[in-house]
Amino acid sequence: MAVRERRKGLRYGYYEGSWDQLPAFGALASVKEGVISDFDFSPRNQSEYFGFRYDGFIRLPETGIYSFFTDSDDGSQLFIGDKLVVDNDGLHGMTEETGVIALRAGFHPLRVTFFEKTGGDELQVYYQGPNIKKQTIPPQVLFFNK
Ligand SMILES: [Ca+2]
Repeated sequence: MAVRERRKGLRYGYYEGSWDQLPAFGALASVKEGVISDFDFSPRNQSEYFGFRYDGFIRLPETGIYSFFTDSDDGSQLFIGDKLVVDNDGLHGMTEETGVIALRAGFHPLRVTFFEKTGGDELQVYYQGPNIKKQTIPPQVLFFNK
């Protein structure tokens, strides 16, 4: 297997549409794609009716039990590999959901999805683990394959 170079950041896809829950972004054509340092909306073209899919890797310093959290308006989900860890889907104001997963030290595939219909829009993503107090996932631990 070829060794791929990992760089800081995440790949994102930006989407537009009117949804009441997270769409299957993989089945949609993105409006734009690129690399971003963390989970923000700066590539968006409009303030309503949009969605993002962020893909990359998170680097964890220790093996142990980790909690992940999303706090979002409207819906969001967080996956580690194929496992849905945080399900915060649906139309709502700022709402926090959490999930727990046992992980080894090292790199793990991370995906966060988000959509906004109307009104307020925000996404915060947190983690907590061995010797890591609950905090925003910092850009320093987010990577993508070049
Ligand atoms: Ca909203």
